[in-house]
Amino acid sequence: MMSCGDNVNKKSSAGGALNSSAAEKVYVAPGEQDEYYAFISGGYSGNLTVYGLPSGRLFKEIPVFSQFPTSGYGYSEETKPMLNTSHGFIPWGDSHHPDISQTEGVTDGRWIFINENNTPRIARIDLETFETVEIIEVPNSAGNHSSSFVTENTEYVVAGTRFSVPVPQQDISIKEYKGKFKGALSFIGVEKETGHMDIKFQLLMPGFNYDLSHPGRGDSHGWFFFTTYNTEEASTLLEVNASQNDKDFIAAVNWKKIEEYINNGGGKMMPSNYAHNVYDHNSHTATSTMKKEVRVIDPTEVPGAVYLLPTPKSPHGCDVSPDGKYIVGNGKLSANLTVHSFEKMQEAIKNEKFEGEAYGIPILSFEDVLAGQVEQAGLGPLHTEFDDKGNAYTTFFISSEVVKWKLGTWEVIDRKPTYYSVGHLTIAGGNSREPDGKYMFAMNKITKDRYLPTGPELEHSAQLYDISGEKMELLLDFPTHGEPHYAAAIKADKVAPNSKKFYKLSENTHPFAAKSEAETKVVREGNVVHVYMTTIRSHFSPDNIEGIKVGDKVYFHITNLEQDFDVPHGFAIIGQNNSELLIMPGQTKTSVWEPKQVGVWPFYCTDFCSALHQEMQGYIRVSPKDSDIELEWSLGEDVE
Ligand code: RUQ
Ligand code: CUA
Repeated sequence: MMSCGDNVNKKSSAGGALNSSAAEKVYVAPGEQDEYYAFISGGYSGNLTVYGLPSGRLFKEIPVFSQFPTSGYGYSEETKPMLNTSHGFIPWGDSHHPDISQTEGVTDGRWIFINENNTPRIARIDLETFETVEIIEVPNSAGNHSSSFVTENTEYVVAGTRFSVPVPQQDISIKEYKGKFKGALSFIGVEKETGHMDIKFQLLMPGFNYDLSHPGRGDSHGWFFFTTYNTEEASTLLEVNASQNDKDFIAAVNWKKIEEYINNGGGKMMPSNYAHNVYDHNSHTATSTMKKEVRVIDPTEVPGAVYLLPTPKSPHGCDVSPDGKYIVGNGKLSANLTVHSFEKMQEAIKNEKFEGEAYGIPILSFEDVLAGQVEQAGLGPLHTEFDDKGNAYTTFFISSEVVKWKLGTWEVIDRKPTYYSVGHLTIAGGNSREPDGKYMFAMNKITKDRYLPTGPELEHSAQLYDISGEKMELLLDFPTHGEPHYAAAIKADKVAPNSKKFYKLSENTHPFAAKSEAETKVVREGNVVHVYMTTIRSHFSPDNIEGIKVGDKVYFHITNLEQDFDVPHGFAIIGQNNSELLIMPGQTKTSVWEPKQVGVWPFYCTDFCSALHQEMQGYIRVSPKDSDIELEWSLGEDVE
């Protein structure tokens, strides 16, 4: 077993694993492309990073829940609404578990969803543009952690609360936790064609902590499974008080039953307040709408909708096998891994064999639903993924290893150390009927001596293993940004052919777009000035502006007239107290500038776009507040 900083073991094992064939397996020659995309969550960066596998090369950071000065996301006028919530503008998020949309149980490469843990939200990223196009806030939720996993046909993206809270929020004593606090499990409908999200219902569960979840598939399609801990319902010193019960639960939710109930008029609308933010690719602009109610369901009013499966002990990961037959609960404090059987669960439900109930929800008996246990597999299990050959792979945080075991026989086949303290792991198509058993990568919490030191702060480290054979083979270390929790991976050929190259100018409906240099202008409305500006290699139009005054609020609406792949232009002006803009071909973006000092101030393009990029600049004259200098603008002539 490995522990952090166990150098002796590390050297020998790395030496043994990394023979020359390992290097060949991850080598993607210059100019060649990777076989897989990996979308790795950024954790406290709030974003999502895109890597290639097997090379481990970083392609892009997609801003999702955090402002991103590299592109102006969350700074530009068009994208600020994306970060609007019921708590106001939130510039940061904690992103955890990306999951790719599916059709018939197989990843289809259309969208990727990711949850924000802190101020509960779910985002949808369009995989044609690799841009965040929608964010919905999740009300009645706190620590949105058992999220964001999709059902077989992306009927729903599901979000479960980690912390239970008073529902609706109210001013009561924390001591009233037991009974008064609720755990909301939210089923967010996804519109088939557009992907638009809308909360269909929230199931108001007992005040446990809901840690992770996964959908049923195949026979168990129509069900969703959530691990719980703190079934003790403690509100203080959880490290002790939430570790009392020998078993917590996996909650099994029959969402099809709940759909029927709703279709017959069930559930009630609860007043609520949550943001729904949508980005439009033609206007290149996001709008934020506040929603005022949400449908809530009391689980005790829908017979047959929810059952509790006893699961040792403070389980974290909740993973469903590709055939949908097994539900794996990774009990963090348990010696064994617990695997429940969907079939046995159905049988026990049919026979109405219950061991008791919690707040009116029937509890099945552990023995009745148990499929098997992987005994003494390791210490501190967190997450499990599956390959295409009937094997499962579980990460163990404390013993710092990945353990491969067989579904059905529950025997351990192989174990490999991770460097160090692994959290999640990913196999392409992990949450689907058809995982791809070529590579697995582990996302480690502690990096220590794996890379050159960079001061006290180190990037986390991912490790790529070849899992095509009986034994796992370590191939590669690569650094990851932020703190990756889950990652989703997909064959590149499901995504790359659809990737957009540029936005068509003819489809640009931005109200302040200038679609040619002839349309550029500067318009004053009181102390607000709108600059309709364009960029093309290698100038701005206009590039000389006079008649701006101290105290003005100047909106630079910049349209990039280029119609070719990979020719962005940037825009920055001295004293711009937000960020630059990076504008893609055919796109319009807006930055606000409020000049505070009289003078002649330059602006320039921030992206090295052509041989004459350094010539891509302009000047703005700012006069005193009471000046009567007239507004003038020009390109290629001297302002009179
Ligand atoms: S959780 S390991 Cu969101 Cu396991 Cu991170
Ligand atoms: Cu445009 Cu540099």
